Amino acid sequence: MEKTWRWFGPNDPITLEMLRQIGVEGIVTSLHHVPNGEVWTDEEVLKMKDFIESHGLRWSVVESLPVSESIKYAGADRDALIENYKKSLEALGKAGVRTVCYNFMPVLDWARTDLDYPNPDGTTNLYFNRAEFAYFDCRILGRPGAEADYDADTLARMEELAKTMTREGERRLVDNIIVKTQGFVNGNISEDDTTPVDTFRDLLKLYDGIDRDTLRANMKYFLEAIMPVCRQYDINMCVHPDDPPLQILGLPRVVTCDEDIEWFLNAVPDSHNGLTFCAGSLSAGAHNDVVELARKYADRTHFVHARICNVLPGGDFKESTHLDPRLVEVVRTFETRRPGVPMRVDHAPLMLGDEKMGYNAGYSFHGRMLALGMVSGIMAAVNA
Ligand code: DNO
Repeated sequence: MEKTWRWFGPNDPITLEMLRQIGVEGIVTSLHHVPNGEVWTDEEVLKMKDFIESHGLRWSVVESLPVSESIKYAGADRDALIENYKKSLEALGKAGVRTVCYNFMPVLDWARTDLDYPNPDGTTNLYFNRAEFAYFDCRILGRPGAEADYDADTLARMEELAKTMTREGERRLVDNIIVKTQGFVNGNISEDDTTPVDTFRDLLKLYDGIDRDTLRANMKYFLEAIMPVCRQYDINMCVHPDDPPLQILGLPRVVTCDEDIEWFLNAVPDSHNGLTFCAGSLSAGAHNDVVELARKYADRTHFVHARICNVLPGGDFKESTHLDPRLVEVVRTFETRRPGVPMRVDHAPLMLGDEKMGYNAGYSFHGRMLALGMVSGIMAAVNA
């Protein structure tokens, strides 16, 4: 696999010079300064590409070219937004950037309740606490009927939590779930939003009456519309699985399991319609056998996210080590069957001073460097 790294552009404190020193071969980035839905011009794409190449690296993957909400819920301006998307793809295609990661998750991109969960060794990790998430949903958001989406055990844990929850604790939950994890991935809510919960409620309303089948139909509509441009420029689209791969907040989700993946690959049977194999997202659902899925979908995978989660009793989940035996098998599968496919690590721990640097959640330097070293070691062993 090609060793890539998610880099957040010229303002990222982790510089391209640093990345060259640690064995990174390709860059994964986006035009983060272009607002969601606007066209990526030839000029802006080339500027980014030249900047990366002037550092002896290549722009391997776009993550993400965001799909506007209106495309997902089929709003009045969806065709206009799809036209913009096609123009952006064209600019990328002309520049020779041919792997594009996106997601089709309504409203919320990825979800975690805790961004600094302490590990016994002194490092910290991302963590998803199901009872805290239920508290956010039922008590902070106050979504009508939310309780019905949680089992008795989770609701009991939520009640326990409510006894000691403080204003500050609530603020932290909101910040973690809908602000800190979203803005930097070109999501809906930015750090400057002073009323994020209200904004979030309005966003949820956009999906009133939209069920899984409608969202699937909208995804198919989008993919069919962009495939001609992808074929013309040989661009591989690769959808990121839903993170976590579960139904949440009453929103429909369409990339959560084997059946979903099979559905969207068959719905638009073109090799340019592919998957980002995020082993971490898929493994956060106890229903997924991530090793099995890697073997089944290797041929339609155009980008790999190397990380893995442990699902704990009660449905909490936590990032595991990059040396987890399941990840070893996933790496072996792609390294043998898709040798050149771009791969990046993510969601590694904060360690050795990372915590003071203000990095985007999940995107530490030392933690990711160690993880990349581990995955590189697995690759070398597979090839030995
Ligand atoms: C989180 C990331 C996601 C991913 C998008 C792709 O760390 O894996 O935000 O970039 O879902 O569109």
